[in-house]
Amino acid sequence: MNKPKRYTITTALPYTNGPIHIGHLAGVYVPADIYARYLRLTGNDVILIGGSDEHGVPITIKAKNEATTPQAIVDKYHAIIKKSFEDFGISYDNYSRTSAAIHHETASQFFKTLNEKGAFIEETTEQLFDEEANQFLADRFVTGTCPKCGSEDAYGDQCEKCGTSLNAIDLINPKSALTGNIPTLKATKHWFLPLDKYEAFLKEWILEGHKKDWKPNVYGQVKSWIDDGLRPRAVTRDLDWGIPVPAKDADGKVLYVWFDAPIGYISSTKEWALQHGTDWELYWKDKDTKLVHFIGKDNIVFHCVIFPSMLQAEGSYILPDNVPANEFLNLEGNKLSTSKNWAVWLPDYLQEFPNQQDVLRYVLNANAPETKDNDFTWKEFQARNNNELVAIFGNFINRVLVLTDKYFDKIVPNPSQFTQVDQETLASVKAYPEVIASSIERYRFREAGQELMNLARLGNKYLADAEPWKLIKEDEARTKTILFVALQIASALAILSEPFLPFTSKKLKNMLCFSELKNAATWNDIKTHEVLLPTQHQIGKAELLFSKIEDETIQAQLDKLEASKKTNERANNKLEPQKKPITFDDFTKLDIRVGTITDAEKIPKTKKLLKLQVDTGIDTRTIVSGIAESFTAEEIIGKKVTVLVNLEPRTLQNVESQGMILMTKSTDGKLVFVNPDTLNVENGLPIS
Ligand code: B3M
Ligand code: ZN
Repeated sequence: MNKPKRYTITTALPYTNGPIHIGHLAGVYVPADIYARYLRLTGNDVILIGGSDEHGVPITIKAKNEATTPQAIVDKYHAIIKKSFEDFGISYDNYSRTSAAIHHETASQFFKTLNEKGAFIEETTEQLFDEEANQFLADRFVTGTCPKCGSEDAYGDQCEKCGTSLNAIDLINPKSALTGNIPTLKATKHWFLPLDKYEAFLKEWILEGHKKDWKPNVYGQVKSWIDDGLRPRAVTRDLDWGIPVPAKDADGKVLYVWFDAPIGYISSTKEWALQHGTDWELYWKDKDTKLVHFIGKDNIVFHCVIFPSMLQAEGSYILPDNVPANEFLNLEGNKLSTSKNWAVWLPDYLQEFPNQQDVLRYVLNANAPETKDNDFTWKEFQARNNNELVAIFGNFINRVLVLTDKYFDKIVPNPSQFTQVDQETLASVKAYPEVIASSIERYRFREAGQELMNLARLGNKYLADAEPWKLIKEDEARTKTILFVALQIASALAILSEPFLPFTSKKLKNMLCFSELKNAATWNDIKTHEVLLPTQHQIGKAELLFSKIEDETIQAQLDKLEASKKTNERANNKLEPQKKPITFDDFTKLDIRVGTITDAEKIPKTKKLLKLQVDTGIDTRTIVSGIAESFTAEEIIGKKVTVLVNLEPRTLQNVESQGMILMTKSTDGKLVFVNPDTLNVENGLPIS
């Protein structure tokens, strides 16, 4: 594409069933914001478009779990998400929501247009049904084994492990997420998008056309999906929450969330255009517009295959120029999980780290899962803040401003003769806009962020080598030159840091009093202008840009995660429902005694079994117990235990077991002996 006239940048619409967490930010929103801010700074016409994804089964499940309505859930989380994005500096031109009327109209019209073009197959097929819940089971209403990769947590519409988009009836061993029942099959009519008809188009557009410029992780997933063979996909659902299907015989049916949600990008653009008196079609239908979708890898198939096929079928839209999907971010070595509360939630971060948005932006970008899953650790968060933001970027800026204040009363000094080092340094600064731009244009935001930090390193080193604090006494002219050069580097940092560290950039521009400059330098000026901050310009007072993060602060976060782990374990050890009542007579049949383990050994070729010798007071007998994963044979010899002694003997791994040791599980899932403090009770005494 020649130089685009304008850019439409979209970000995945988060489900409004919970807050944003660091995985969303690293995968989608920080890179998108870096890209949009950079394009604006370099003089482009850009819209950054987002919004909340308010339909779909996740919302109805959340509403059910919280005994409220889907509308109440989306209202709550749309507001939380929208505000947290604003507070975190994600610079949307518009952040909308798919429950908005403009979206219902846009998505309905899109469906009608395709339906009138005969783009759908209307078919009555057998779909999974939960008799007890009286509900068809699609999407997250049903889980099962993925037919492609074998993952046992696949949903009815998608396997998040391998990204495959599924029809619920594809699942192996499907289970209703509503009741746990095995679904039956029931006939129902749906509208199908025959993706197989777009195979040639997709092969030509992506597999040929984007072989070189789409990220390998994206291209590879799309290729394998196309090579597996495309099949018709239902774009309607038997649900009561969503956009009603605008067609005959569609009572009780809504648009499939993944049909309506991507159209949310278009309706959000329309909403923005209405507010700005602009023609939205320029951003979605003009060939000179570059459309880029920022998403996580689990959304690739929807953005690279299904939505483009919809756009192609409608016929008047442009197609995405790139879909630079990121992989997943893990947290402290474990998968981020909303349901397990294993996450760093953006609202919590904003509260617990006030005015430190840029620290998280910097760290998430420095560790972004651009080509493979990556891990966020609080220790690394602390290290990057203390060793890079504080010790390099912040330290350089603070020295320059403090020394200019101390020696020259905050006035940018007149330089005298530049040394070769001065000239080389100033020449290096001029190269950074292009170096950083080149990385950003190729969606390599980690690399771009490190180039910015390299510029700060350059400044830090220049100042440390020049040591103006030693020269000031005998060579004021030289000191003036050094600080003049250092102030040019600081100005370049103020400009080039904005995509990555917008809050810091603003603070730094204020400290340098950019607003007092008639023509403050911009991104493109750095390469061409000899001077970014003119002599005699008055700068402001130095303030610390970053502060050291102490171990206690990090430990508090780690403790918080530990606590949620424990809560999870307790939750996972969901108590079995009480068994059916028994009579007292039934109970008196049990003969439970205190015993002592006198010997123990592992049963060969088994993971769990120990062969115990137990002194029951009546006799010493062999009992086989499945405790080898929780205890070694050695550590339990001499232990008092509670024994059911009149259990019928059973043979396990050719060993006859005459009784049972009573066990239970601790909160961290470890087996423990049911062992009230019975140290002073003789073996053999019955427990009643
Ligand atoms: N709501 C995000 C997700 O899969 C999904 C994105 C829609 S983008 C149109 O979590
Ligand atoms: Zn799979």
